[in-house]
Amino acid sequence: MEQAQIGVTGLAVMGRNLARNFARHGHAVALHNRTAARTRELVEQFGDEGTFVPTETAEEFVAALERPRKLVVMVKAGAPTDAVIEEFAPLLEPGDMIIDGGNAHFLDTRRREADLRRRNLLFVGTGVSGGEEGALNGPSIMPGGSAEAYASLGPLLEDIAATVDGTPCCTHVGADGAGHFVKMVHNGIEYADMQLIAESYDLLRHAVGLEPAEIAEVFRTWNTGRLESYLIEITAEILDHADPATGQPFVDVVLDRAEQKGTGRWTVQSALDLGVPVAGIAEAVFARSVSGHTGLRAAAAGLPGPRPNSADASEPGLADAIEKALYASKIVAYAQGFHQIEAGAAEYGWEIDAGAMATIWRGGCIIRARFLDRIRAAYAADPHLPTLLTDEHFAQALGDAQDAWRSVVAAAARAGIPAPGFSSALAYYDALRAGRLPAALTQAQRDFFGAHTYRRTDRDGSFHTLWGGDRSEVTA
Ligand code: NBP
Repeated sequence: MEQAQIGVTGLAVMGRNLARNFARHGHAVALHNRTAARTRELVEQFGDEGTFVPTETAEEFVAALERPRKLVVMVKAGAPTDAVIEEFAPLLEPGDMIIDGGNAHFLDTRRREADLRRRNLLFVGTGVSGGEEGALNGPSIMPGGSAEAYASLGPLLEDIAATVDGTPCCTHVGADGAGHFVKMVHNGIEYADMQLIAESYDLLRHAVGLEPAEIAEVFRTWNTGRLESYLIEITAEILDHADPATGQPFVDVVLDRAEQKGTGRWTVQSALDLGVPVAGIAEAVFARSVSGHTGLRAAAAGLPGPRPNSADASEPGLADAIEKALYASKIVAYAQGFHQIEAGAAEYGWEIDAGAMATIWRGGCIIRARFLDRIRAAYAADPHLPTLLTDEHFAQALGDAQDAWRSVVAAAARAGIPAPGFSSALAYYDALRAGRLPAALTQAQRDFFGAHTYRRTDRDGSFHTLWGGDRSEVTA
């Protein structure tokens, strides 16, 4: 049997396309799927794209691979991934490698890596972004695992990844779960980005008073400037699309309930554990959640408040102001996401190069954007940047956006248009800038009802006030 450089098991849409991508780049690919029909189908349909070695049993699959073996697992995340690992691990030899390209939770990846390491096997949990199209034509790839694993696997992955300016959108992220962690935060940022675009559309429609096709034109114009990105580009296409059945703008016939698969929720759960304020991502997750509570929405539909009406809300220059608010809020969302990556790295002992993450997100993935070059430049200028907000370029953009950002948030509030992404981004910005926060009062309340103590501005130590007694202060 011909020996393959890499094998893919799990040949649903993602696995099939990754396998074809490897083959198209000249790598012989061993194929395996629980249901053998999928394997046969792939070879029948795409067998001429490269060298495929179809196999039907786990033993045949393992035997078809060059040593050290590289098995890519592209099955449903969770229990199926564990089942597949357990099916193959006993058949492998020391130094062989299992690569999980599914959307695993990074804590599962840490567990699996530790387990396989004990069995002298290498395990690479890798984020793969870009959906089925990316998997076929060049995804953004975020592999975790050991440096040893990356040394032999990296060149293959870099070969099939998207490239921007000749640089592959793939790099070694860090040990064990680092790749899946970064992929998770990437998805969280994607949620925030989409929410901010949705709010921009809502404001352009109901505060500025534009029709969907006109808003498509606005987005198209924005896509020629600093907001240039895949998500802005597809937004223009969607808004320009008419429903063939009714002739209505397509956006008006889609039920206004946004679903989610879970990586946004994971990002927020992890951020809560790490104590990192990712309010923009959380607001985006909650906005989807609110949209799905149809009973609650129906019950509240008659509550008083302004009804969005562009005749009242529109102000000269509002559309331009929305562009500025969008850019400023986007900077905040990414700053929060990068803060989470830094905090995750500190917590789990990973060395993650923030600038390299921006670099590999420039192509292949859903959040690909011109903006990421700016982030890359920011970390190149200062690898220890405390927050993206203080980078010279971004600080300048945030400064320029001030009046616009505030007027958009105010216009949304006055018009009764929910803009949680814009307003929470502004609140985060203002909170970081504030010399003093009302957290002093919060902490005093905690001391009052729970004797949780407080620190003072004028001397070191922890203190407690005897609130129920003579209100004198004691050292805690
Ligand atoms: P699915 O997530 O739909 O999984 C289907 C594959 O899993 C099939 O090959 C199926 O085999 C296999 N499988 C299952 Br289900 N249970 C199994 C078990 N117990 N043992 C062996 N195989 C099992 O496929 P997908 O949409 O191609 O996604 C693959 C992975 O990539 C997922 O983790 C997904 O989250 C991730 N991902 C997807 C996208 C995307 O855009 N779809 C993007 C990025 C990452 P069968 O053919 O025998 O049923």
